[in-house]
Amino acid sequence: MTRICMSLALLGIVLFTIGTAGASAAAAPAEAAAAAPELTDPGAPAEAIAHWRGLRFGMFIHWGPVALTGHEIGWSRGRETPIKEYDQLYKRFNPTDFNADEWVATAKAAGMKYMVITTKHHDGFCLWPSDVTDYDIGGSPFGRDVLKELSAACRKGGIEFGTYYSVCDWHHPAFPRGSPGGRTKKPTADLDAYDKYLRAQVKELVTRYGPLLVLWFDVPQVYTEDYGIPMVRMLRGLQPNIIVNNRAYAAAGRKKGFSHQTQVGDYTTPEQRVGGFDRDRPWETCMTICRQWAWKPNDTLKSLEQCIQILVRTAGGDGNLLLNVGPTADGRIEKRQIDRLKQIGDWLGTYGESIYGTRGGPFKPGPFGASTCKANRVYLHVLAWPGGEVRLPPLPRKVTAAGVLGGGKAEVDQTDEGLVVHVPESDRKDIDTIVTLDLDGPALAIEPVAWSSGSLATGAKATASNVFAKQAREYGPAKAVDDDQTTRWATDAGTREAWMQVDLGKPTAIGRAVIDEATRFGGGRVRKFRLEVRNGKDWEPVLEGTTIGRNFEKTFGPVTARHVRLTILEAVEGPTIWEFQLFAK
Ligand code: H79
Repeated sequence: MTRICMSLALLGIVLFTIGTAGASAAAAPAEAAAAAPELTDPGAPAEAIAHWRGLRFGMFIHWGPVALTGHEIGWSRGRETPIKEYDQLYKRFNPTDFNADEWVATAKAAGMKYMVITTKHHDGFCLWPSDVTDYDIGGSPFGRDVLKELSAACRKGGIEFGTYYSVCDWHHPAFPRGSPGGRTKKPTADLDAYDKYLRAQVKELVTRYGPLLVLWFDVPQVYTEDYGIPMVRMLRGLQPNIIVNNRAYAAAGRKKGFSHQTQVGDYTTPEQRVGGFDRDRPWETCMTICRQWAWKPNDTLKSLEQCIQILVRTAGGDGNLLLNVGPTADGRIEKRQIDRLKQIGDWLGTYGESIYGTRGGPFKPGPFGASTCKANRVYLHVLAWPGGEVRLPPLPRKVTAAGVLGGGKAEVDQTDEGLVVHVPESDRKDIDTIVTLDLDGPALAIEPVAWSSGSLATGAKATASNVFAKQAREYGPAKAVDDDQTTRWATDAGTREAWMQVDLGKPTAIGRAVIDEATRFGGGRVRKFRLEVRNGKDWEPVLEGTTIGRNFEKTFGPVTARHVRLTILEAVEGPTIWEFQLFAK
């Protein structure tokens, strides 16, 4: 297996501290670091992180006695399920169909290279027989050591094994916060005692089931870095090449404890969304294949197209994807989920070279799709063909050959203005057409370039009738004209009418609009809208419509105008717009 040996890992630490990229340095200020070295986290060796990054795609598993209820793990304690009842579920937890080899086979069939399982979620239940609590699998009728069986099956099957461990524990009397949702305070709070408990448990995880690929911590709440950094250092002492995410402790100076973007630990963890392009700081998106983390009957399953798009946009942003399944109380992964995972694996079987071991870029993700690269080759993942072609900014390297992965013809026009890529419709693939661009030099050396829509409204001065919570910097109308598909103009909850307008600077001929409305689970909020241009004091409509949705596109006029307004006349909830674009034709 590809695991690096101990001495190499130690060498990695030395190399790291004398100056590799700041990827894993803890956020402690320099003076504090000098005064109290135990308060800095040296981070994982660069080789270990590079190895983890190359795996690209892993399986997240959320499982426990909560599966008996079909409600959300941790969060439903004291909400959907009374605390007393929730805490007794484990006495009925008997997943006799659990077969570690089958789970590993499912992960392998999906093309996944690693697995991370909830060894203990916020509800405090432990999936392994821990020496320091009886609230564990040993106290269930099942009695088997799930982690032992799963870690052994992973090793046998060539899947790397990692453990999720929730720092907050709303069940343990010493952890200061309790259910529901970690909002209550416990009279028995004793963070020092809890720290001992946590340390004993993570030590069990590493020493019994390791070496672990990763320790995936979550929701530290009041567990601050004065506890967390020494704890992480202890882990790194036990296993020098272990990778630790950014949720092991509340970073200094953060009122709310942590955010998914917190720059501590080895990597950042955008949750339930694809992270933004970032090659400097390692990251991993965690996302559910349905909606709930834990098993829920008839939960809405993501389509194959959604799954592939998520994987491609993640790899294209230079991130990993940890896709979650929630097994049932019988110990099985639902058949429909296994089928979907197999479909993903079949796709990867054909196109895996464009994902595994690649880096994101050089084109940052855009509406066309995303790009990955390896050696002298760029994999252009085309997920949409607006206008029948892909227009990209210029590359400082010559494209010497182009093709379509899996067969097909690609035509590339390369000029100083950029690249135009054509693939005949008959050669395009259902979900993702992967155009290979072979360059006359290494692709990774190219400074990442942002895709540009060519919209006449890009960067224009924008104003709006309403901005969500008055947070103009995050949700202002400028976010709809910034060519960044991950930011949006949002309005307050309950807004039924709103407008945003752009000043194009000078009278400009326009004849086509593209409006990308944010939708949740498929539906938009707008029911009636108008596109208007200013003529003196009046606004004249050039386009009228009902719903907008994702990537609405329509030609009109053309007209010449300087001020253009999107007027939403009717919405079922506060409308929100990813992008508002105008073109001459
Ligand atoms: O384990 C999964 C989540 O339970 C955990 N992190 C992932 C990996 C997590 N803990 N806190 N959060 C995520 C952020 C809070 C999310 C919430 Fe909700 C949104 C809490 C209440 C609304 C999700 C939806 C949980 C309950 C309902």
